[in-house]
Amino acid sequence: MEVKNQIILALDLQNIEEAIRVVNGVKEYIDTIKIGYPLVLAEGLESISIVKEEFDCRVIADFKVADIPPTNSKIADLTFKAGADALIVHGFVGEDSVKACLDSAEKFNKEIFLLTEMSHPGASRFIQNVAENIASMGVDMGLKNYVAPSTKLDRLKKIRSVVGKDSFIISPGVGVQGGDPSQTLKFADAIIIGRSIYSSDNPKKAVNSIINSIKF
Ligand code: NUP
Repeated sequence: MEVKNQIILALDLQNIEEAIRVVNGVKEYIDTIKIGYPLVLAEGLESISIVKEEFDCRVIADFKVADIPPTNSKIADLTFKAGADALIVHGFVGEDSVKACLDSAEKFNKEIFLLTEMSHPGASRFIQNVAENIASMGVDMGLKNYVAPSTKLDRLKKIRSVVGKDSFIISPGVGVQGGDPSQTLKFADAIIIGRSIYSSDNPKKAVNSIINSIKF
């Protein structure tokens, strides 16, 4: 797989000009950008189309959608209408809530990613206990895209074993949170990296050194 498809930039800046500057510095290495609440709440939902106009990339909206099905439908419809190519959806809310997002994605010919388990330390108390169950629900629903943590490789490995080798796992937590790019890519298809890139004085150099550190 091309390196370009293996690094997803988490663009958690709160200023669109700064975000565009970072994107311009790294676009030769990246073809997918994850946009979440920090940028959208600061600069509006149109941040998605602004980034896509600046650079022909895929945008994953990280809204971790976790509501009742009718509300999830509205959130998903609005996100896809705004131009997102994919939407991250929490699995712990259950099949009907996830299905509402999936139906919306199918209507717009877009995709969802099912969030199985999270990368931060506090996730061990609750979501970790049900993560394999969430992944298995995704498999039963026919989902192919998952999010699982790079900070807990044993957990990432376990989730890979549940979703199978043909599923696509993207993995956050690389860099500042402690996850290692090469180790993570043993089990995940792509790594999500935010601060290690956008907080660097030289984002282009930062991506370059991450790429050079990846042992294939
Ligand atoms: O479990 C998760 N952990 C996580 O860090 C699920 C996520 N979606 N994220 C997101 O990945 C987080 O919100 C941020 O956008 C990105 C990681 O950023 P950084 O730690 O590389 O700066």
